[in-house]
Amino acid sequence: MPHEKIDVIQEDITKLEVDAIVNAANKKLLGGGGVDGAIHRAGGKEILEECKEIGGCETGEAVITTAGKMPARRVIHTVGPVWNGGDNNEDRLLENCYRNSLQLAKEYGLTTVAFPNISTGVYSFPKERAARIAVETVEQFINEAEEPSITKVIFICFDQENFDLYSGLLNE
Ligand code: AR6
Repeated sequence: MPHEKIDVIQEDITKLEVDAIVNAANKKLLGGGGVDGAIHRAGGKEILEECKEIGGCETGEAVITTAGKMPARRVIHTVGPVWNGGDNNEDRLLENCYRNSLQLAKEYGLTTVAFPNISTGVYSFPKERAARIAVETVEQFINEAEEPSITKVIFICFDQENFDLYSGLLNE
């Protein structure tokens, strides 16, 4: 059954007018390719300055900055696991990315959050496995909240394969 608080769209995450967009960053937090590169380009150097100040982020953890020139209010930077065969805690670390990002959003009173498909690009996490983890973790977080804190989570699927996977999972 579709979840009333979860949407799936195919869009450039830098264009979204939400409280927080999540970045699939790396541990150094100094920018890179993929969605990380797009966010730093669109947001401007303010984000990089804040990231330098923070100094880095462990895999599965999340930190927050402003969103510079983008329409979103904040950027939550999380570091996904690099896929290394599947027996190196990758599933749990990816789950942590989604949960810790939502927890941080909640702490900052941010109620609408957009996620990219963390780890499924440069970090090579298998897309279907990642999509199941993302959907399950987000549903669990929303359903377990004592008082409703997050009102909308949007999965931003850049490629058609991810869009089809997420649409299928959310309509199960
Ligand atoms: N909006 C939404 N999604 C996007 C965008 C965009 N503008 N651009 C790419 N994607 P990746 P990772 C999708 O590689 O696998 C960076 O160099 C993309 O199609 O960005 O977690 C970092 O600095 C894919 O589905 O992130 C790290 O070093 C998804 O975003 C490393 O890559 C994630 O792909 C992180 O690798």
